[in-house]
Amino acid sequence: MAKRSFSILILCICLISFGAVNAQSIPYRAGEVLVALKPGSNINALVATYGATVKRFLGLNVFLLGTQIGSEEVLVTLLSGNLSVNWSELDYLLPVSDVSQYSQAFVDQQSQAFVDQRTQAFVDGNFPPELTQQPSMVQIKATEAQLLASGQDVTVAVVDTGITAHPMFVNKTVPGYDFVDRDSDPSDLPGGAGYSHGAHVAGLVLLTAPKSLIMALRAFANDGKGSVADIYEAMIYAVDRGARLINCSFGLTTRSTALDQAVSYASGRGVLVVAAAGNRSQPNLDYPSLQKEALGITGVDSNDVKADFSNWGPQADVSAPAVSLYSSYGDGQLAWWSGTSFAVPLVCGEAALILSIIPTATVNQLVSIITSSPDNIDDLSPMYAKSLGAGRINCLSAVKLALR
Ligand SMILES: [Ca+2]
Ligand SMILES: [Ca+2]
Repeated sequence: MAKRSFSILILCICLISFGAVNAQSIPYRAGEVLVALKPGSNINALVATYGATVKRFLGLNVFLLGTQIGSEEVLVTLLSGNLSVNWSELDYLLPVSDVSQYSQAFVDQQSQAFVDQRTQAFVDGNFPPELTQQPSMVQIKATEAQLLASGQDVTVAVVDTGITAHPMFVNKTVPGYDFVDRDSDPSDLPGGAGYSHGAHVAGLVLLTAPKSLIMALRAFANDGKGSVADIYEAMIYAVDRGARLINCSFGLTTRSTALDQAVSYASGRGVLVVAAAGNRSQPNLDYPSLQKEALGITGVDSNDVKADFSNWGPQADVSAPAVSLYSSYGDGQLAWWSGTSFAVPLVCGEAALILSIIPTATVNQLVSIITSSPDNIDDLSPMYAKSLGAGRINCLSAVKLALR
């Protein structure tokens, strides 16, 4: 094989200041608040009381309101005290859970030719060994598991930066939606630090469960930032459009009632939410991975040692490889990327394998299989024993358990 040269794509991290910051230093979108109404309450009467406007219905009982910039926190307080309101919160802004603040995506600039030569294999769903035999896939026993299950027709919603036109995705998607630009085309856009994050995640779902289907829901712009309102809407959409799994490779450092409600809605309808622990190297997980009903995923390296950036905590459910994952990038390239973001799709893929064996599996059954089948890695990171979850996922063990 021709010697490949790798170069680092320097991604400009554009810290666009388009929000305000509250007392807890959590940024939020200026001029917007979320409100959940109690049954029988009238949204128009409510907003008239406070001089606000209805910007959008977000699903279930939740609305996005428009308000004067600077009045968001006061409005949330007032609404929270109103008898016709269940809860109200700021439209928090949050990032995808990669580690681009210290390690950029390593893009194989030579991979275009490589991909072109392999297009037929991609189309047939037979991914090349450079992808299928990478350390993370060997670690989780993906190939062995795929002899027994493929994830056939299981829809995985990827709430992220959208998707790219990559050969890996040919015949592997179902219609998605773009909640950022409000259109039916969830294509990612080049130019930002978060570009192709969603495509990288989607590729890893497919490497783990080759016959699953990706529903790309774009709730993060290419700078890698999204708002709770768009994410909430995307999660409700995923559940209502037949996704069985929701991949949440993002995290918020404060509790969001909206995200709680979206996770509970999904869970109550048999849809498992899988979420990233986050990359702050802190003893607490990000939301929504901290949510009980969501599956919280920590990250390990190729030796099953805790990834230095991964958060940890007793609420973690399982861990998965999170360092130097090799997957789709842009329109036909491949890249290495690190972060708990990339551990999550491996677990979504594992869950898709299980669902293709037990299509009627409930969320509790899925969680039970996924948390009963991992390899115990406590001895390898003794300082974090019981804080990385039940162990590092093992797809073969999980599939065997599902076949019993
Ligand atoms: Ca679009
Ligand atoms: Ca949990």
